[in-house]
Amino acid sequence: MASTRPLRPTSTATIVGDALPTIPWQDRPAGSHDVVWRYSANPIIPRDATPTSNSIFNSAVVPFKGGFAGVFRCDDRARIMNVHRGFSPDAIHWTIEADPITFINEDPEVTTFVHRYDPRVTWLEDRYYVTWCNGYHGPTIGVGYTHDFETFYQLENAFLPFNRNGVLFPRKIGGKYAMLNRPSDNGHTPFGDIFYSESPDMEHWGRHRWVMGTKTWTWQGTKIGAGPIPIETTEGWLLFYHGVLTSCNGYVYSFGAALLDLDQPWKVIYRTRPYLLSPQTLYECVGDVPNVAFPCAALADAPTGRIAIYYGCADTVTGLAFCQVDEVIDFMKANSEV
Ligand code: BMA
Repeated sequence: MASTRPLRPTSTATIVGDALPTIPWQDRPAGSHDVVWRYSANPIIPRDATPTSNSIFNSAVVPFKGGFAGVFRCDDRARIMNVHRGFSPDAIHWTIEADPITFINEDPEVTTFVHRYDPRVTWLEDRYYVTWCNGYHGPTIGVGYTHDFETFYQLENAFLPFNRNGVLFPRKIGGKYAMLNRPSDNGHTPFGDIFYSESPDMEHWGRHRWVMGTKTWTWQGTKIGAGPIPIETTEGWLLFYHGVLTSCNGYVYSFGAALLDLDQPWKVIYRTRPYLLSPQTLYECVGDVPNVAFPCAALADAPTGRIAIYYGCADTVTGLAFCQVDEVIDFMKANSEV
């Protein structure tokens, strides 16, 4: 579908990356002023897309072999949280494997399964890296990789427990692998700031830097966490991230965006004061955990600036939303509170 909205008049693309002409897309609905708008046929993945799934949400997708592949969080009907691979020709209609991914490591301690959830996936150098929240005496960041979405290898956990929302940058920064992460507790964590850590080898992580924290009495007042793999732009790393408000009725998960310095990503250039998307539709407000919009992946098309965001809805189903990179950056500039 052709976009009716003109791009900001620039001679070069804002997104530093590849063309993805097959990116899913739908124009902003007539009359909407939203910077991020929902796909009209949401949710794109129902809770029962595999024979034993209770819910499928907080999942990650990437372009793969002319189509798309993904790693999906599937909670089964025993309510075990695990990750499954899936494939799609159009990034909207997905076939998700019934069995979870098996990870390989010669040390069984590394692959000990407690639970795996909230995956992120990025192409980095020569392979697809997967990070997830890995149960190992509490939640921490699991790291693995695959070349082909057939065989998956698991590496050492990046951190000691407790940590969640480990999100790799899609290239080395200053010669090091780089990861955003969010130190947490063993439960539902009523606090949480985003940190930056780097590694020479994808195993030893250090030089931790604080990136940003909460904003009291706002949509991001209780805790925040990195969402999709950051998108490189000419103005900085575009990071979508979730923020949590504690209401009388419990947590409310919305998401906004920040622009991080390209060379020192712990330096925040802009950050949305209002949210970009909050749980407002039935499938975001009603489910196993009500009022949750939790982004874990984004596809981007550099020539057009189109971005498609994948987000978990009410810890039950998966939704898709769209935005234009230049509009997000303009909105951040006009509505920023770092
Ligand atoms: C967070 C994570 C997410 C979940 C969210 C809302 O702590 O566990 O997986 O979507 O809570 O329940």
